[in-house]
Amino acid sequence: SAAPQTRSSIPGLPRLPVLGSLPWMRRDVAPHLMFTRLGRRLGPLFALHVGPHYTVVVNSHEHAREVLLQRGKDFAGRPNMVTTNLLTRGGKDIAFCDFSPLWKFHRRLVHNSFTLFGEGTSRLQDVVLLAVDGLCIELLSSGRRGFDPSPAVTRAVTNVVCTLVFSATYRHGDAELQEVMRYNDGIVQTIARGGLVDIYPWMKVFPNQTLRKLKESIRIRDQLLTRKLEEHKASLSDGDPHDLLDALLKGQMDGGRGQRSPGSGITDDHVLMTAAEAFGAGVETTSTTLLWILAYLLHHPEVQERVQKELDEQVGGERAVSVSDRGQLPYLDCVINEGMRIRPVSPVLIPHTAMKDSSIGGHAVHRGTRVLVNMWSIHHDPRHWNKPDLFNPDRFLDDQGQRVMPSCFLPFGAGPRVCVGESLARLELFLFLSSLLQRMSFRLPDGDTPPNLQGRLGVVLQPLPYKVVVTPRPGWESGLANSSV
Ligand code: HEM
Ligand code: PLO
Repeated sequence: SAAPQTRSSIPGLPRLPVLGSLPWMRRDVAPHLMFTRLGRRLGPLFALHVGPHYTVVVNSHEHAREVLLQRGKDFAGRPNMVTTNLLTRGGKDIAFCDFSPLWKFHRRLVHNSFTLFGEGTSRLQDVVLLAVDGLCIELLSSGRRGFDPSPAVTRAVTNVVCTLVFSATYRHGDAELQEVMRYNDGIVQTIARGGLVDIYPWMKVFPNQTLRKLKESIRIRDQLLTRKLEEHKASLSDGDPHDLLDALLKGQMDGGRGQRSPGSGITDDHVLMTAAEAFGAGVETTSTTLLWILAYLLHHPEVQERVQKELDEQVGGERAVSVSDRGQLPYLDCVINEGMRIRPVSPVLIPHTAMKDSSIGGHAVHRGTRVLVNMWSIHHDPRHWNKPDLFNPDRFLDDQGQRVMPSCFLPFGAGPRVCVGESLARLELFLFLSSLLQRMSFRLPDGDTPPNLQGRLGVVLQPLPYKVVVTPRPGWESGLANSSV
């Protein structure tokens, strides 16, 4: 009889009914590390059963590029997962919604509104720079005793997203800002413990503490966002949209000018879920990346000094950094890239699914197969990175000191499911880091050991809490540019 697959099947772990391959998977190791180890034994492409779901794990960048780019359309689906269904009202968002014409239209709408406030125009930069000033003042006033920078960083990043999504800017300690940060924390702690790989299908069966907390956090989120949505509906005018909520409400009405409109199709639920998601994605990823980079700078004071030297030469200490300086600050860019390489916030990408029969590396992959792209192993692949565990920003410069982007570096994914927030994220990372390092220096509190770099996997891979001492650089004692200049 005809073999079901054209080529040899993908090597894989054994399986049992119901549990799938779980008995062969170590539950004490985070998925990205477990998959990297299994890859050494089974090869860079292997299969396993996550519960009942046949799942292919991709550990090499060659195969990842096939899945994301070459055959990106074949693999642009998303699986149905218990917790993310709750989070998104059954996939009325961008990130966890399965591929469909409505999703495509919806994604384009969000993408267009991001470019609208974004790249090039000064508005986005103004929003970020305001938050940067606030953060600098807060960090410098925290004194010279060791403190955890995480709350201040998260607050600053939250403020940027609040402005972009619904035009709110909050002062330190504002009750609504606290509420937003609290519900987000509740979701982060419960949504996907152990990464987005939905390894625990029994969560649905045994309603538990975690699920209760998730539901409660979602309720608070929805209440707050519904209020914002109603306010925006009431004040919506003809002119340019002020924020993402405005842009979505307008898009909902035009049904996308010139395009085959899926009967608009964008419901209030979609608008709400998108705002919530831009929010969650905008805060978690950016603040975590900033905290990783700071942690590495504490390990490598020579890197911090070199960034500061570059800033002193190219920008000086008399004015704030702006986007137009980015071209002149290649080393800072390398530091940002190296941070995202060595500690990708999303060490395993959100699961993809095959929407039709397709192939990876010449192996047949059937429709419905889940595909996990293990960015961790790609970013630590010793075939492509010299001493992958070493923090070395210079690897992003060539012999002439020009920036290079290796093809095995994909922190934002690629293809139809690439991060929609990439340019916003890059702008934020650049403005936050350049401004912080222009105005202050970070060091370890006396006698402290450098931050633990192992990380803890929740919904994203986060550093464990650590403390810093902050000292202003000459002229920046207050956190802002000297008014005498
Ligand atoms: C998706 C990384 C910031 C919104 C993703 C994916 C990655 C990623 C790896 C998944 C790609 C895939 O599944 O193949 C990052 C990193 C960030 C960042 C490293 C910052 C350092 C942001 C920001 C926003 C955002 C600021 C929005 C405000 C999204 C959305 C998706 C996504 C909506 C889902 C796209 C889709 O499924 O079609 N991001 N992201 N991200 N990101 Fe980001
Ligand atoms: C973070 C907690 C929020 O309350 C909800 C949320 C929405 C979008 C998610 C984000 C969380 C985590 C990081 C994710 C993002 C979509 C894309 C991003 C998964 C769960 C990444 C890194 O892929």
